[in-house]
Amino acid sequence: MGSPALLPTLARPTGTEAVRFGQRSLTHRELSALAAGIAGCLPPAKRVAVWAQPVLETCLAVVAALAAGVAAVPVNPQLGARELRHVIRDARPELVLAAPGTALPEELQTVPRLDISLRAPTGMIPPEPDPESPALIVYTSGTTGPPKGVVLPRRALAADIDALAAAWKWTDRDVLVHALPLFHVHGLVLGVLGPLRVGGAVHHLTSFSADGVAERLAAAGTMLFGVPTMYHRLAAAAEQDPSIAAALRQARLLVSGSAALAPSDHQRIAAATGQHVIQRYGMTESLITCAVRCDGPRRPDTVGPPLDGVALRLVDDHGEIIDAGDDETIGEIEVAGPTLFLGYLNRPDATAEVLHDGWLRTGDVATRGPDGDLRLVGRKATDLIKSGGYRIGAGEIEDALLDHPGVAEVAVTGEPDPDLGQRVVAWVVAASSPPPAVEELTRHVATLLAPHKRPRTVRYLPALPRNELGKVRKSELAGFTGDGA
Ligand code: MCA
Ligand code: AMP
Repeated sequence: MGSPALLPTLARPTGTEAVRFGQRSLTHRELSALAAGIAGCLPPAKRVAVWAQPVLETCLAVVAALAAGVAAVPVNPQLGARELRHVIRDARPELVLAAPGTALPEELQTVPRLDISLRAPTGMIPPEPDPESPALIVYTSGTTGPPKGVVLPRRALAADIDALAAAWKWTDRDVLVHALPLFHVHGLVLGVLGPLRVGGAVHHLTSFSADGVAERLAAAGTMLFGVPTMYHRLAAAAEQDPSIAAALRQARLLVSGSAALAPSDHQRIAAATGQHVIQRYGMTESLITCAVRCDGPRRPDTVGPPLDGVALRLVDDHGEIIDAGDDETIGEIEVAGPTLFLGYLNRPDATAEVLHDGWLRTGDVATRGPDGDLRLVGRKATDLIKSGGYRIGAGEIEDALLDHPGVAEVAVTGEPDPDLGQRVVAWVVAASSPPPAVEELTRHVATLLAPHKRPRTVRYLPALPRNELGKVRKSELAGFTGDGA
C-alpha cells in the first residue's frame, strides 16, 4: 500500500541527493523547501504551463505545482507556432513557469510568467490535495487533428509508480539515469516523479549520448530508462567501446519503453554486456500497464505481465473478450484500474471514443501467453506513427503540409527504420512544377509543429492511390518508390 501523499519525500525529506542535471543538483530537503516556497507564491490557479526544458528548474516547477495542487502542463520548448498556439488555447494556463533568463516565444507573451529560481524563498509544504485532482496535463497526438491534453490525476501517478517499484524492486537506494524529454510521461512521470516518490535520485543527462549514459551509470547509476532508439545507439556504442559495455553491465536494470525494442538490439546489448534489457508497455492515457519484472525471465519479445492493480484483457474486432492465453490469438488490449487518466481536456467526444465502462481501448494489438506475458503485435491505426519513441499523428502532418502552396495532395505514413523504429514519410502530389524542395517542406512542418514531426523522406507522385470513396489507400503506398529524397 503506497503513501497517500503523491510525493511523500516532500513532507519527510532527507539530506540525500534527489535530482541532478549536469553539475547542478538538489537534495530532497532542498527540493522540498524550494518547492514549498514556490507553491506559496503561486496565485490560486487551475493550471500552469511549465516550459519543460531539460533543466533542474523544470523539475522544481513541476514539483512546486504538484505541492500546490495545481495541474502542470509540461510544454515542449521546441513546439512549432501552430502546435504551441493550440496547446495554450486549449489548456488556458494562468501562468507559465520557466527558468530565469529563458526567452519565451510570442505565443506565450500573453501568459503571466513566474521565474523558477533555485534562490527562491523556502516554505512549508501545503496539505496534500485530493488524489482525484488533476496533476498533469500531457499533450499527445491522435490519428487526426491537433494533440489532445491527457488529464492525469494524482492517484494515477502514485499507483503507477508504486506498481513499477514493486515490479522492479525500485527503492530509495536506486539512482536512475536518463536523458528523456520532460514533457512526456516516460521522462517526467517515470523518470522524475518516480525517483522522487520512491525516495532515490535521478541523474538527467540533458541530452542523450552513449558516452554520457555510460559515464553516469559508471559514476552512480543503478537503473537506465530509455526509448528503443537510445538502446539501438547504445548497442552500437557498446560493441565499439569496452568502457561503455562495462558501464551498462554493472547497472541493476536497463529498461526500454515507448516503442518496441527490436529483438536484434536486445541480443546485441546482451552479447556485448551480458545485460538483458527489459521492456514495459503503456500509453499516456493509462500510464505504464505491463512490465517485465526484475526477478522474472528477461526475454526480448515480451513487455511482461500486467502490473499489480491493472486489469487487462484482449478483445476481438466485435469487442468479445478473448480468453485463449495461447500466445497466438491476437486482440486489442483494453486496460482498467487506478492508473487511468480522467479524460481528454475539453474533449468529452474523444474521451468517450476510447473509454467505455471504465476500460480504455488502447489501439494496440497483442497476444497473451499462458504465463500471462503480453507480446505486442502492432497497432490498429496505421495513422499513428512512433518515431524515436514519439507518438506522431499522420493527420497532423498532412494538415501542415497541405498549408504549403506547393502541395496539392499529401499522405503521411510511417516506414520501418532501424534507428527510429519508424520514420515519417510524406507522399506528395506537387501543386507546382518544379515541386518544392524537400528541405523547404521539412522546414515548413518544423515551423508549425515539433521538430520530430518533420518528414524524414518526401516522395513525389503524380497522384495518390485512392478508393472509390476518395480515401487514400495508404497500404498501397509502400509499393511505390516515387521521386524525391
Ligand atoms: C530530425 N532532424 C532532421 C529531421 N528530423 N533534420 C532535417 N530533417 C528532418 N526531417 C535532425 C534533428 O533535429 C537532430 O538535429 C538530428 O536530425 C538528429 O535527429 P534524431 O535522429 O531525431 O535524433 P536525436 O535528436 O538524437 O533524437 C533521438 C532521441 C529522441 C534522443 C531518441 O527521439 C528522443 O528523445 N525520444 C524520446 C521520446 C519520448 O520520450 N517518448 C515518450 C513518449 P540536431 O542534432 O541539430 O538537434 S511515450 C510515453 O511517454 C509512454 C507512456 C511510454 O510508453 O513511455
Ligand atoms: P504515448 O501515448 O506517446 O505514450 O504512446 C503510447 C504507445 O506507445 C502505445 O499505445 C504503444 O503503441 C507504444 N508503446 C509503448 N511502450 C511500448 C513497448 N514496450 N513496445 C511497443 N510499443 C510500445
